[in-house]
Amino acid sequence: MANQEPISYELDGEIAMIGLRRPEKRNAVSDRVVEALNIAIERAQDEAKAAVIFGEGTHFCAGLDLAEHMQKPLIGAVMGSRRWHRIFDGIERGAIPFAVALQGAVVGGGFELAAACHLRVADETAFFGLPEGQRGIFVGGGGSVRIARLIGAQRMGDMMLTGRTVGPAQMEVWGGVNYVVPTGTALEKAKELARLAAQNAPMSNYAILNALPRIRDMSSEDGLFTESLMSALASATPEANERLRAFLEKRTARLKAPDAE
Ligand code: 1HE
Repeated sequence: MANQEPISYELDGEIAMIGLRRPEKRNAVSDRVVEALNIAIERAQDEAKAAVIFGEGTHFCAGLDLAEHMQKPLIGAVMGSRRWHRIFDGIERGAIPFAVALQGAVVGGGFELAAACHLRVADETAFFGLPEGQRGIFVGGGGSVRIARLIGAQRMGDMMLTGRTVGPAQMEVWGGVNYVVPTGTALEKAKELARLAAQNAPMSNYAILNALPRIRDMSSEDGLFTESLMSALASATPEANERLRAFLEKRTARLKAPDAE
């Protein structure tokens, strides 16, 4: 098991399936894992229209590989954190949407990885934790930016100060996950969502992934201006033209009210 690739990759139609494959260590993220993840992410951006990240076994991810981390000199820890930032940024601000399927532990760096994805699905076994305080360290995979913005710095601080774990229902209320599904069905749901997102025009998806979070960080005035430019750019594509025409010619399905939630 130790010598097999720690990340699995499979193209299922237009969807790249990327698995954390180190269940004997609860998918803890070592340097080897993060580099293999990077290769899989880049490959997915080249050949897929959306991707799903999932963890093999009963836990999504136990976070940073603490055994490896212990051996690192100070500069190695800083560079390692910066490397995670670049790789996770490749997910969050790339060209294709990423869904993530969560079960069991979604802890530390595992939660940070999930926070870099765009569609988060948790099953009923999922629990979220940020035990960095207990381990004498701090988040280093972008959590202080992404998780703090998702659930609020105050809730994140509470999790880090107390070491409490949070269940999926509470995390949904807090905005950390978008979907909670029955045990064992998160992967199926994440794939369904990825397939839906893959049907959008690529330029629309690019704008959703890249313009939306940047606009959030701008002043209202700059945000509205950037929105107009992005909107004009997306509208100018032949694909937009065809999709608008298809609607007007009644060749596309109409929106419907949601099923009971
Ligand atoms: C690990 C890791 C790890 C498990 N690094 N080896 N993350 C944490 O502080 C979470 C630490 N892990 C846990 O709390 C538990 O392992 C779990 C709740 C996730 C799962 O419990 P359990 O009982 O199913 O498994 P286990 O027996 O604890 O672990 C199985 C093996 O995985 C064991 O190794 P073994 O050689 O004794 O079999 C564990 O040592 C190993 N293992 N988690 C290394 N994290 C970029 S900064 C981000 C900072 C962080 O992520 S901090 C949070 C770190």
